[in-house]
Amino acid sequence: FQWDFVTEEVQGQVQYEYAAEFAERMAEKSDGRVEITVFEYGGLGDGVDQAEQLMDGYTELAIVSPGFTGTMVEEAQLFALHFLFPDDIALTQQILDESEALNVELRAKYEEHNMTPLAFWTEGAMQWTGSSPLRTPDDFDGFQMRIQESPLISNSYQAYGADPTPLDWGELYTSLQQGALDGQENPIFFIEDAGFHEVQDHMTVSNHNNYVAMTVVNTDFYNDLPDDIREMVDETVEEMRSVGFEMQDQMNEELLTAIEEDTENPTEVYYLSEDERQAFRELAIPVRQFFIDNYGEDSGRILNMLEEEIQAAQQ
Ligand code: 6CS
Repeated sequence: FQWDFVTEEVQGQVQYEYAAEFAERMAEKSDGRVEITVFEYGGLGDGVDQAEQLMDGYTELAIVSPGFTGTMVEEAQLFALHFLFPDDIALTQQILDESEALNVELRAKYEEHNMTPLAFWTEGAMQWTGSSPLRTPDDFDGFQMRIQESPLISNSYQAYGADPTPLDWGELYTSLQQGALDGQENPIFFIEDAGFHEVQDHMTVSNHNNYVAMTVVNTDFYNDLPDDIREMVDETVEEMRSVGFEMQDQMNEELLTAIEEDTENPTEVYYLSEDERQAFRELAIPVRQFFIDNYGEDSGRILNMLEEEIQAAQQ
């Protein structure tokens, strides 16, 4: 078996390292019968193109960010809702692992598009960077915010008064450097590794959302696998839950220090207080109803189910 595993990141970053480890484990388990080639981001188009290639069966496996499938699976835009998951990242991962709303209901929505998400996992809490400080919703007034191509991400930033622009991350460094855009959101490891802190003077530790990635297979490909091989895939997905969690945890911690200690490219790191976060939360909550009213026939059902699961997990 020869499969392609496409990621949205480059070597050294979480998605790529996850896929490389996945490939190694599959080769080992199958005594070399399964050979997986891992692709860095860049060669196969942007995030949306990559999701479409998987859907059409040109590739077998991929790490997909729901932000790039917003127009295909409207319900999956729920990941664009701010302050939805708990601040405790390990608890968030537990919810992602166990949620029926995601692993049964949302998975079925993806399968209508021939994509099967086998796991939802966090790449870390997201933070803001900006050419100006971002501490209150007023700071977002007219702010040119780079976003991934999901309409609900746009609505989430419009709720703060920002002016969001979808852009592929490959073009983001230059856009920030040239001042065409004012800021962006990402987990810390990605901000550092992509060098965004080099061209941004401010970073706000806002923890306003979690970056969720999905391990996805083409549905026909997966269903047609011999049982023993499919079981190896499932087993590897299970093993990778804790491995992936550790990878992001370590990289986010190490690279926060790297940003704070980079004297060549100083970035002011500001930690939002709970009161300051509350001002954003109040503007973010109504976006949930907007999502239910505007995106996908099952969005209300799936979001309500997930919110109940989150509440139960927090008790
Ligand atoms: O901001 C982005 O578009 C990129 N961020 C991460 C954490 N992974 C890949 C994604 O394309």
